[in-house]
Amino acid sequence: MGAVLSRIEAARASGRKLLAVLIDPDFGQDEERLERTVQNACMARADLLFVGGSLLTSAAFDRCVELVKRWSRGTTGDVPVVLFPGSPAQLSGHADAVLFLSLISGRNPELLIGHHVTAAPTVKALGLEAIPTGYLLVDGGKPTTVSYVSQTLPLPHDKPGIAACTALAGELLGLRTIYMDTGSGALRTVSPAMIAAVRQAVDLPLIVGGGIRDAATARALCEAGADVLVVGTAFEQDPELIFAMGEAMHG
Ligand code: 1GP
Repeated sequence: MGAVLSRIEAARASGRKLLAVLIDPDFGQDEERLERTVQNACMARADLLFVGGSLLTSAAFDRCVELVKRWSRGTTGDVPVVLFPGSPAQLSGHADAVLFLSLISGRNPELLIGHHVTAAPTVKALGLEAIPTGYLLVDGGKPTTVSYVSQTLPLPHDKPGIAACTALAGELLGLRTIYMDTGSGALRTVSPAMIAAVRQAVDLPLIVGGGIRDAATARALCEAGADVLVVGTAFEQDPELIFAMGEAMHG
C-alpha cells in the first residue's frame, strides 16, 4: 500500500478524522493567494491538500502543483499533495498521489475505464501513488460543473440505499476508497443518512465533499461515518474558516 493511503487507513484505525483542502488549479494564476491558502492549510493542521477540478481554464497545472508541494513543506512534516483530476491532463510528478477515480454513480464509460487507459502510462512513468477511488456524485440541489462536464446523472440525495449498493459494488471491484461528493459549491452536502448507510455497507475509508461550509456540519458528517472531509469553496470565500474547521475536527 502506498504512503498516502496508509496514512488515511492509519488515521481511520485510530479514529482521527482528516481534513483535505481542495485547491482549484486555476488559483495558480494568483500565486500570492495560492501561497496564503497553502500556508493557512498547514497552520490549521489540514491533513491533505487536494489539487484538481472538473474544468481548468488555465494551462499552468503542473506549475500550480509544484508550488503547492513547495509551500506545503512544513517544519512538522509535509502535508501530502493529492491530485483529484478532472481529466487525464491533470497529472503532475510534483504530487505525492493521485485519486485514480472511477465515477461509479454514473454510466459514462470514459469515466469508468476510458480516461484510466489514457492516464495509466503517465501515472506509472511519474511514479505517482494511485489510490483506486470509487467516486459517487450525489445531487446537491443544483447542477454542478462536475455533473455537466461528466455528463452523468447524480445519485438522488434521499436514496441512501442506492449509494450503499454502489459503494459496495466498488468495494467488491477492489476499489480502496469511496468519495461521496455533491460537487463544488453545492447547495447541500451529502446527507448524514447516506454517509451512515455507506459506512455500514463497506469497510473502506470514506471521503466526503461538496458544500461543507461550517464546523458544525463537518462534525455531523464525521459522526455519520466520514473519514476525510474535502472543503474548497468555503475556504476560497473565507480563508479564516479553515482554522475553525481544523479545530472542530482535530480539537
Ligand atoms: C468538490 O468535494 C469538493 O469536488 C469540494 O466541494 O468546493 O463545495 O467545498 P466545495
